[in-house]
Amino acid sequence: MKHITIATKNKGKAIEFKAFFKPFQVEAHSLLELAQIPEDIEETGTTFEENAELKAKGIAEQIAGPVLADDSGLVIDGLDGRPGVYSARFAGERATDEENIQKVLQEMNEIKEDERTARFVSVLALYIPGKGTFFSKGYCEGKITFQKRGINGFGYDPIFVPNGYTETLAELSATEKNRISHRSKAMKEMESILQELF
Ligand code: ITT
Repeated sequence: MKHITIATKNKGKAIEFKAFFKPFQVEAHSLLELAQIPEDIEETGTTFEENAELKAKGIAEQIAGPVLADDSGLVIDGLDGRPGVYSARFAGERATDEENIQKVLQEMNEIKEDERTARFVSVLALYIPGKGTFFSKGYCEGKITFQKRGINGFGYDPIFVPNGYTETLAELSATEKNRISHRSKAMKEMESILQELF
C-alpha cells in the first residue's frame, strides 16, 4: 500500500481525503495519526495559497514522503469576502464550528435571501520530495441559510446550500458532498500529478 501524509489536524478534512485516495489504492493519513504529532504550523499567510504552502513545507521538513496540504474557507459576498482565510478562527483563535456558525448567522441576520451568496474555496499544495510543490484550486458556489440544518460533514456545512440543491452540505451524504465539493474539485485538478506520483 502506498502512503501520503495529509498536513491537517482537521478530522473532517482527513475523512474526505481518505475517501478521495481510496480508489487510487493510496492510504492517506492525517497528522493526528502519526506516532509523534507535529506542532501546529502557524498560518501567517493572507491567501489560501500561502497558507497551503506553509503547511505542506512545514510538515515536509519533519517527515519523509509526499505531503498534501489543504487551506480552505468560506467566502461570503455579503460580508465582503469574510471569513475567507480566517474561517477556522472567525469567532476567535480556538473557536468551535458552532461558535463560527453562530457568528456568521448573527452577522448576516439582516441580509436578504438573494444576497446570501457565498463559496467554499480549497487550495491544495502537494509537496513531492525532489520535485517541488504543486498547487490546485476548487470552488463550490452556494448560499448561506438563516438557520443551521443537518449533522453530516464539518465546519460551516450546516449553513451552506450548494447551487442546484435545497439541502445544506450537512444534509447531503458524504458521497454526494464529495462529488460536488470545492475540495473534490481541487483534487480532480491535482489528479494528473498524483497519478504520476503513485
Ligand atoms: P488544518 O489547518 O489542520 O488543515 P483547519 O481547520 O485549521 O485545519 P483551515 O485553516 O484550512 O483548516 O481552515 C478551514 C476552515 O474553513 C475549517 O476549519 C472550516 O471551518 C471551513 N471549511 C473548509 N472546508 C470546509 C468544508 O468542506 N465544509 C465546511 N467548512 C469548511
